[in-house]
Formats: sequence, structure tokens, C-alpha cells
Amino acid sequence: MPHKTIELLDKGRQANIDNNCRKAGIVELPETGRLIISGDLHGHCRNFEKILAFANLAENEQTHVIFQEIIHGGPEDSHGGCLSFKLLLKAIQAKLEYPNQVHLVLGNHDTAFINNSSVLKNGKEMNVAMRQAMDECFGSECEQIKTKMAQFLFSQPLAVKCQNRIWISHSLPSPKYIDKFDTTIFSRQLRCNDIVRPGSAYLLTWGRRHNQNMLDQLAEALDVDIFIVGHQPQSQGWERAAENLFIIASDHNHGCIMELDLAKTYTPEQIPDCIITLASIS
Ligand SMILES: [Mn+2]
Repeated sequence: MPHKTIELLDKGRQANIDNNCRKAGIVELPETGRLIISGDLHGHCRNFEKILAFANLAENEQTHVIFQEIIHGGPEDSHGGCLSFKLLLKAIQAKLEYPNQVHLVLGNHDTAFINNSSVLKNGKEMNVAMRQAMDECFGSECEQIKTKMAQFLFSQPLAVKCQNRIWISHSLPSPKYIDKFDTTIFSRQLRCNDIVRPGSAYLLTWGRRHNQNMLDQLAEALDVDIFIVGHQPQSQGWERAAENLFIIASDHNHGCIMELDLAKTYTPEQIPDCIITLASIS
């Protein structure tokens, strides 16, 4: 199993780089097709399976699916270790099966894993919890697998941009750091210090409490109209957090996804009609 896991992570990293929609730091989707956007998963295997079933990628070649914040949460081993790395491996398998249709974007829990830094979820420190479960599972190969996993996570795109002026990323910078945010991270290779505070990929994935002024400024800089993000918990599965900002969550029983037509232009008022509850998918 360790050998296969190493191979999977290596192939996954290469698939991130070779994605035919990849343009430097982001994925630029074609002007037609169907897009399914999921929010944070945090180890929620059942919802992951539902999203893939709904997407039905085998029969829909023009369908794209975005996954984010896959690790940290969900099932635990008998010592309380976090088993969400197994869901990440499943998502990479889906990516390898449909390399140009499945897009995993960088989340802040990914940056915490890469940096081996602490990150709390519901009062529990998740970085150590998942590393312990990986030690248990992979034995003497665990350090190599952690390194390969970090390399995979680092190779993920930062965002997905659609021709219909919709932008998807795990989060957006907090207003108080917007002046320090360097939008050139999207048009060049990611560097190690980008994901460390106060690097711009760190600011992008960890930001909260966005305001309209900052969103309007960023929309102009990125040449988009509508932002769709995860990161901030949503007990009802989604929220319109500002005029042009929607937050979705896919990590619990009230979780949601969004289904968009890439050929169609949307006003923010039309976006709520694109919400699909995961409970409605069998
Ligand atoms: Mn997050």
C-alpha cells in the first residue's frame, strides 16, 4: 500500500501540472460545459461520493468538478488520529481518472499540512492528529508519504476562473491585508514563502470577514464579477455574504453544492437558483 500511495501522489502532482485548463497559478475553464462547485469537505466521505455521483463524469465529458478543503475532519482511528488523508487519496484517484475535469484547489488546511503548522478545528489540533494517523497507517514509509503529500498539495491551483466572470477559490484575503496581497501569484509559479504568513497564497486561503469595498476592488483587479468560496462554516450549507460573494459548505448533512452552466452569464441574484442540497442527492 505505501508504494501505491507514493505513486498515486506523484501522478496526482503531475496531473495538477498537466491539466489542460491550467494557466500558471489558476485553472481557466472553457466557455461551455457544466461546472459543479463544492465547498469544504473536511473528511466527509459520503458527501464526496454524492458529488461524484451527481457529476457523473464518465457520461458527461464537459462537466467539471471543484473540490476544496478535503482534509482535517471526519472519521478517526482508535487513537483519535484523523483519517481524512484517505479521502484526499480518493479525490486524487478521481483526479487521475478525469484529469481535466476534476480540479482540487488549495485550502488553508493544505497550507498547514505543507508547513507542518498547527490548525484548529472544533478545538482540536488537526495537523498533528492527521500526521499521527498517517504514521500508524504507513509505518516506515510515513515520512516519505508526508513529503509526497505536501508536494501534491503544493502543486494544486489557487483558483478557478470561468469565462462567465465567476471566480472560485478557497477564500479571499481579509480586508485588512488587501494592500499586502499580490495578485501576480495567479500568473506565476507558486513559491514556498507564498503559503507562509504573510505570503499572498496564505492570505488568500486564510482570509475572513470580507467587505464590499474590498470585494469590489478585487473583482476589478481579477476581472471577474462573482466570487464563490468555501472556508467559513455555513450551518445551512450556503450564504450570500456580500453583493458578489457566495460561501458554500459541503461537510455536513445540510451541505450544498452549486451547479453552473459555463456558457451562461449570471447575475448574483440568479446564483441561489444554482444551489443543490446534498441531501437531495441519493
Ligand atoms: Mn478553510
